[in-house]
Amino acid sequence: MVAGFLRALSGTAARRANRVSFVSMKPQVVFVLGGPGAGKGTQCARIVENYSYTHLSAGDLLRQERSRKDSESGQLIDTYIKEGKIVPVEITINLLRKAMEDTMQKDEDKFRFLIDGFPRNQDNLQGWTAVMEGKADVRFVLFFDCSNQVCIDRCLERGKSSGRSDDNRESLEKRLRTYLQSTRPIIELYGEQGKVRTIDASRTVDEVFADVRTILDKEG
Ligand code: UP5
Ligand code: MG
Repeated sequence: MVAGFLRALSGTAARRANRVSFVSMKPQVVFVLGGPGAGKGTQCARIVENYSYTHLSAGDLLRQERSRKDSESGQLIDTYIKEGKIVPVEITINLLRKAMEDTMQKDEDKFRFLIDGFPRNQDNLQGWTAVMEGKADVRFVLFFDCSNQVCIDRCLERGKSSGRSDDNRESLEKRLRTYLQSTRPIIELYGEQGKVRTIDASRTVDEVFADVRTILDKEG
């Protein structure tokens, strides 16, 4: 089934690749990865305040798509998120591609993107490569590293008011399992290419951001 899906993806993705069009500059991408609640979104917001990046959270784009009235994927996304499973890349890559194109069509100087929470597994990576290779540069991966316990504590605390359907103990266990089994290997893969910048995310927001600054100032 997986092989069948991948074959289908490569056909569809190849057709889509021809449709990807960016106005002028090639998008420069930083992938932002880390466990659930590691602080990806929080740090991306700080980066946007201080540097010329556009923040695209794959999770936020999926949640928006889930709540779009005419969405064909809304139900599927809802189930996958509650189960802590990773949505098929066909859906996610389209949302990311469109968000990048829209951003650059409005302002061609906005070609730097933080892609938060993606790629999370092999399927995501293959989808990205099929659609974006040669069309966008992945500069490096910002990896917010902290223990499972920190992830759990932060998400459960946020769950008191977030309204997120996956900020509960049951979903969180599944999200963590998925992260360890599927996402960590992707981070390791980028690590082998010398592309991972690891930050200890268990400290305060300001302390973490100080390290982010050092990295971004150096990377240019
Ligand atoms: N907080 C943040 N930093 C702190 C710090 N340094 N000290 C103390 N507290 C800190 O932060 C989480 C909470 O911690 C907040 O209350 C914050 O104030 C506090 P946040 O910045 O939101 O962390 P983040 O890492 O962004 O956590 P998030 O829950 O968003 O991570 P996930 O990776 O689990 O969620 P995401 O939205 O990316 O994905 C959700 C689901 O969507 C996935 O499980 C999956 O089902 C689906 N998905 C896909 O299928 N494909 C994708 O490509 C992306 C998502
Ligand atoms: Mg987030």
